[in-house]
Amino acid sequence: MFTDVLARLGIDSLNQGAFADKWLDCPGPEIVSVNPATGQPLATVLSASREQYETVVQTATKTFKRWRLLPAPQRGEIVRQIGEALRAHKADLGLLVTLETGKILSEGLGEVQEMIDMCDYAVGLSRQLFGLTMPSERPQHRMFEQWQPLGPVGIITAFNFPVAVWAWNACLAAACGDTCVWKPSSQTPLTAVAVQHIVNKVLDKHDLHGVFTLCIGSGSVVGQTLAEDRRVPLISATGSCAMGRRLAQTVAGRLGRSLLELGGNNGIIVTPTANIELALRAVTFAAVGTAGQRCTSLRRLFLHDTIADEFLDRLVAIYKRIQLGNPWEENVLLGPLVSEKAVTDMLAAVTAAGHQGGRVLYGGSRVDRPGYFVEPTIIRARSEMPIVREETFAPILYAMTYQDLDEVIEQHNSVDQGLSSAIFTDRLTEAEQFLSPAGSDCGIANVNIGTSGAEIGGAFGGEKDTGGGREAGSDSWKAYMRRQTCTVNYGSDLPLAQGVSFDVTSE
Ligand code: UN1
Repeated sequence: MFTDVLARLGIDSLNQGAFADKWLDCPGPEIVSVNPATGQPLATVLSASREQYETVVQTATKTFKRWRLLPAPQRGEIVRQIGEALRAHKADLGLLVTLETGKILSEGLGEVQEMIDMCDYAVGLSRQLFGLTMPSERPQHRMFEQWQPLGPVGIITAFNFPVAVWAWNACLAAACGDTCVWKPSSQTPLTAVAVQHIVNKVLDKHDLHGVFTLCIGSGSVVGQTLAEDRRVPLISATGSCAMGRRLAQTVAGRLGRSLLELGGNNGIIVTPTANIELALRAVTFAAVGTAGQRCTSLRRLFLHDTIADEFLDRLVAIYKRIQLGNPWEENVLLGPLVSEKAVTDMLAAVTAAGHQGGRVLYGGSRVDRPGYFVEPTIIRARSEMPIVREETFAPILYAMTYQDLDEVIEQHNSVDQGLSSAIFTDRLTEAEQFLSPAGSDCGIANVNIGTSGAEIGGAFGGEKDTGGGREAGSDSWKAYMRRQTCTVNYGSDLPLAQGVSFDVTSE
């Protein structure tokens, strides 16, 4: 099934896992990519060893010397062509994302659209890598800053956004003059191989192989080697807080830079004046979309006491109508989790919630069919329950009640993660309190919009254990460049700053 789609994307039954300036022969072990809706294999990828890693990084390092000298708008033109190639392959690549991750087709296509949006954004950016000019205190001196390319950038991505997050990083890095070394999740190697094939169609035409490279392999081999590699000045990584903490320590140990987008434990507060219809729709998409496997997924719902019972009754009624099934089929809103382990983790969280005093209002079980399907789940809970403080990558929503806005904001902020947050209210004062310095402590704070589904134009990322990184829009590009402060003396005197005098003569 779907072999024609795989074939059009250049996927064979057995694929090499590394691309430097050509596909490299990899020794394995074999990674079998499984369709999580059926449990059946899609195709196999051979993982890279240190030897192919070395070839990839050497190629990215060598190509960087050339790529950084190409004027930024010309680099933007290459990214524009990649955007065109992605447009041509949107339907197939979107379907492959769905087949490999289990997210519904509309979201699979949305992810490819996010890549295309990133290409468009990076094209414009390639003419806007602005530096500032500042007045020098010294006569006949000019002071300014400029942004220089950084080097090969390591991009480590997670299974849940297997291609969009690569684009967040790779499009900016390339426009900024960096080359890219991509280590995708071993759970989604085929989408990475497909993207490399699409990108290669553009690179072939310009003899620019080595700008975008690929190295599929385990975290302990490829991930760890990247983290330790002094030739790679920036590692941008998406994944769990535990992974990020380990990686950041290794990268910091060599004084490299890391850009981290780690776990979230995102909350929505619904106040008594909220538009309930709007809130119900937003909560459902944020909690059930992508089967709760976004880092921005809604996990904690804080309902004002006066509306809680009615809200939960209506939410349960909506959950009952959510169509679960093969994610490529029309009208399906909930596909499978990504793996058997994800199902086990979800069921363990539901059991833990029960032991800690939670009450299942809806769902809580595995669905009896092939693949890794679970019911969307609502659990009546309390903030203090330890399981509520953990991120479980599954469609579990913990519903809590509150009376006082100050108190609930404090509860909302009491978890370790700080990615996305939202308030639903029609009162300006409540909305502004949520956005004030005493409000949400997250990298993303929304009003009357759910926690997930951010646009690429804003900087994406979060605080605390989420890792502090910012990707995609706004001035996130600065992470991919090095800032250089320059002072030019166009006079014939040598005045010193701060009025220091140091008179010497050469005679
Ligand atoms: C992620 O889950 O790692 O805001 C990224 C969103 C998406 C990105 C999620 N645009 O939900």
